[in-house]
Amino acid sequence: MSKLKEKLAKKIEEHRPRTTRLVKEYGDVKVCDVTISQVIGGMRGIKCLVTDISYLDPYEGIRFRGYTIPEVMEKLPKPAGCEMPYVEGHFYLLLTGEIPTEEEVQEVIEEFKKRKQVPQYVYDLLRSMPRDTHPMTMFSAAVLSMQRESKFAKAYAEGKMNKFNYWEYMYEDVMDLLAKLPEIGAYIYRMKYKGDTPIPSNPDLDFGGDFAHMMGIDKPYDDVMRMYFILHSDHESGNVSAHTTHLVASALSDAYYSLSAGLNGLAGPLHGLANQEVLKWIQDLRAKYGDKMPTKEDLEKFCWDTLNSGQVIPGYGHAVLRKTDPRYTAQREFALKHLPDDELFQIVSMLYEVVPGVLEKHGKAKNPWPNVDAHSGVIQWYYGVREYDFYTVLFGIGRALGVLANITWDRALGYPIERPKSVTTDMLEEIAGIK
Ligand code: NMX
Ligand code: MLT
Repeated sequence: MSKLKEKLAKKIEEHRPRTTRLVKEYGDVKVCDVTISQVIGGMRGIKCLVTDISYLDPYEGIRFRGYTIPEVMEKLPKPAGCEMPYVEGHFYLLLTGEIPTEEEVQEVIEEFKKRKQVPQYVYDLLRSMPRDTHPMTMFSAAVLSMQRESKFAKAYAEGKMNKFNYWEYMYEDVMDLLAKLPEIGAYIYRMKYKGDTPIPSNPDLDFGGDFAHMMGIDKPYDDVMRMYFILHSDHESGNVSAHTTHLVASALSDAYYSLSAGLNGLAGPLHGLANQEVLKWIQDLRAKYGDKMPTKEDLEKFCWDTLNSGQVIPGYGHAVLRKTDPRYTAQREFALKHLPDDELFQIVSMLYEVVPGVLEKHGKAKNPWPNVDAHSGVIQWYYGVREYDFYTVLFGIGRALGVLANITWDRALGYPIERPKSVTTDMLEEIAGIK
């Protein structure tokens, strides 16, 4: 058994009595009330999920296992000469709650190396799809196609498992799957946009470094991607991709079925696809003003045109956050250091000064501040990844770290099948006292 799995087993044994006690002794204690507007309005704010992997405070933003983004970036071990930490170390943190040592990170790197070979039929499948298929469809289909590899599904079918060791098979699937995602993502990119010239993996590189290598992009793109995967990894449980992955896994569907479903949710324009929408929107803006750098007044007018045509301003607003997303700030700091004079970055910075005021005047969005997607495309664009319909795949590789850590713990703590209750409109009218 790997040291990571051993550590996880110990953590799970320690944690199980806490969950059991809460349910057995305090199961009737009320957590929150539910209003009609919450029932109709996407369950916003209802506290009905549990995860210890990350927590989202509306004003502070995300903490991964209790650590803020700057703390994670500072405390996790980094490859020699690099600015950003190993993605493998972040995954260790998400799974165990502990900052790993250099040696513990190396062990995860070795584990991924053993598992990273992508089956040939995945490439065959990708190659059989029309080239204009959206890369998220390709990515999700590739994940789903590997379901036949699931150790969990096999052991379940053979009747080998009991509830207490479900997690061990889930863990094996999660490690197998995660190890392959960088190669699948980079393959889609090079096949679709770079004249079908895939670059083989370099087994000596870490998760972020190998991804940059397979994309064919020089340093510091490896650090960009380490930062990017870490920032996008988790955003507590209620966002569409995490919640979908959890929901599907709750039926004891394996990691392949569950992640593929979560990725399909991430592909929606109000969720992860917003990063491609932001770039498209900025390109429309630039097309409108030609070579001339738009002024703040131009930007303001463009925002109003967007709103008046009934569209949302992509990259702004959030269901939980009520301040600038710290993931936006982290990327902004990186851009200030590495690409301060880039024209696109300057437009994004000007939008930061303009959009919140416009949205406040517009009076609808509860949060006028930028989210993670308002910034991510600009950095990709700068380093040469200009095919913006690919951006959500990058988000998806990062998000896999969080949602897969979550479903490992779901199995460890024996969370049941998710099945909330619905009511009819007649019933709501009765509850409201109008019927
Ligand atoms: N531009 C214009 N209108 C907005 C925006 C925005 N950026 N954000 C919210 N609104 C509107 C929203 O459409 C709704 O209008 P209506 O009453 O007509 O239905 C109203 O403001 C109230 O919405 P909120 O309660 O503030 O937001 P909600 O929690 O429903 O949705 C988002 C959250 C993120 C879906 C929403 O802010 C949005 O559509 N933002 C733009 C898309 C985006 O950036 N998504 C990425 C989110 C992060 N991610 O990666 O997943
Ligand atoms: C996310 O990272 O999942 C998004 O910010 C959306 C959310 O948290 O609802």
